[in-house]
Amino acid sequence: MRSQPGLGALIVLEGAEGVGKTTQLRLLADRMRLAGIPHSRVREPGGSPVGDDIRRLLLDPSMSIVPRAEALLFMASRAQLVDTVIRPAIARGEFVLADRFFLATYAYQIAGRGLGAEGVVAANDFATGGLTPGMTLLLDLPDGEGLGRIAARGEHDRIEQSGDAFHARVARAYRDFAAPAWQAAHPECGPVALVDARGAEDAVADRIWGELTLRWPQTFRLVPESYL
Ligand code: Z5A
Repeated sequence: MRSQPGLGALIVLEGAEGVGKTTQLRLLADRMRLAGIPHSRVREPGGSPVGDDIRRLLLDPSMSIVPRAEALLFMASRAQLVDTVIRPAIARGEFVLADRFFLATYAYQIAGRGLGAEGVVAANDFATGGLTPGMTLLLDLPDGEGLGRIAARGEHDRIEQSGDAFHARVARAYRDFAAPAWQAAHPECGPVALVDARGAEDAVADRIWGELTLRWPQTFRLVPESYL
């Protein structure tokens, strides 16, 4: 797998809890490896030693964190990740596959917690230095199905414990992000493709690959033979 400077971009998987982002990130990385496409994987919050410590703080159910502090902690983790991992990887010509990015802040901190968009967008711009995803794949499931998938986990982190009304606002926000009018008004989020996350894992992975082929036809046309 050879990197080509100029080829790389940030690809983000997004969606409400339990829609299958982590599963699909793994399947996509497998397929890209078989197709010889250079890539690396990160998750938010986290993905760097500093970010992993911030993640522990953010998800710890015993912590009481006010919404602005919560948003700024996500931004601190993102700034560290962008500068130390994502930008260097893109400069090497890799596709960086991210489990969540700024769209999650829109869903959880702006729609969910009710923070003003203007301040959060400015903070994100400061954190990322203006880095925008080349594409976000927004996994979509009918209401409640994702939470049903993760219900069996037993333990719930601080954000998962935020209540039904909070999660309903988050789910509604994710639906809005797929609308062309929303995307046109929010260029800082980059292009967003809605992906039906129902059905078998491989069927969802095929839909994701299809979207990437539309976005980068030269790179993603090489479907790994084992998937034909
Ligand atoms: N957050 C925020 O508030 N603001 C921000 O700016 C950012 C994040 C960046 C991170 O938690 C939390 O931070 C998250 C948003 C917030 N909070 N919440 N709540 P995380 O990283 O620990 O968790 P998550 O991002 O919410 O992901 P998740 O709950 O682990 O779900 P997932 O990654 O989308 O799904 P999964 O782990 O791949 O799959 C879930 C289960 O479904 C699992 O048992 C799979 O085997 C199963 N699965 C997967 N695909 C299928 C299909 N196709 N059929 C059936 N079952 C399936």
